[in-house]
Amino acid sequence: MVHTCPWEPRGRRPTDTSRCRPLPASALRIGILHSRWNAPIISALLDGTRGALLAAGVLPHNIVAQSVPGSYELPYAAQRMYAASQTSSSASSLVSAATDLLMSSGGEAAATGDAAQGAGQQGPLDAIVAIGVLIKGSTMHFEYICDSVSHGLMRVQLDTGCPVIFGVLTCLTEDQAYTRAGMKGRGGSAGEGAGEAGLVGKQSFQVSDGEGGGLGDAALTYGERGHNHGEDWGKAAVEMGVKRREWNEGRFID
Ligand code: RBF
Repeated sequence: MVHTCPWEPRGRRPTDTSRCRPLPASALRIGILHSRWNAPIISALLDGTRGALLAAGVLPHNIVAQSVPGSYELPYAAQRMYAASQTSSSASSLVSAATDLLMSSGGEAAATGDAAQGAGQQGPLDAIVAIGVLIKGSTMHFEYICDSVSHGLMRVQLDTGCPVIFGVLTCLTEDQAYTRAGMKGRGGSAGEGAGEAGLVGKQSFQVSDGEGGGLGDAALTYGERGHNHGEDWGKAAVEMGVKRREWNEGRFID
């Protein structure tokens, strides 16, 4: 572990090590955006993302999720979601400032203050995960949408400074999407390479109920189901959210 604290002279051990510890994930506020096309696959990816965020220590009430019709809408939604989080944080600062004033003048404002606290972390989102599943059809839509969405999401993160995690699967077939959502072998399809994995005939996969876990038939092992990339996106959101905050404060901790 390399700890580089800008306020300590080169070569000297930090005197206050707590200032050099990485920010805990419990301090983060993460946005999840997802499209509604290919819903069962989206549902598995969402579970993977949410599971990874919670496992890293992000608090449930600090995860804000919104849906949009299709992947094409993701860049616009990411940009507006981030803007809204900035507005709500300044609105909540106004509420707490007003609360402080009322409290100091003897008013009964404690309940308002508690409500603001209970609403979760205040402040702009630390990272946004944009989740979509694009599957190539017979027209040029796939190419146009993939291109716009990837460029659009990149633009949003560079324009806003809020990391946007690219959680968009761009697949040539539905089977490729199942494999990348950890659902290989689901439905009427044996999935990529299912023959080698001995999966043919074991296709009673169930879609998650949205509560996390329970992604499929217990007969299938983790490796046989493919890999749920949502888990990687959740971890990436935590890492980038923490780094963004640290970098904003001129700290470089790894
Ligand atoms: N949205 C997706 O998220 N995944 C898709 O695979 C997908 N395929 C589409 C194919 C066609 C022919 C069209 C017209 C739209 C598709 N969309 C898909 C929806 C698109 O992202 C967007 O929501 C709509 O075009 C409305 O702006």
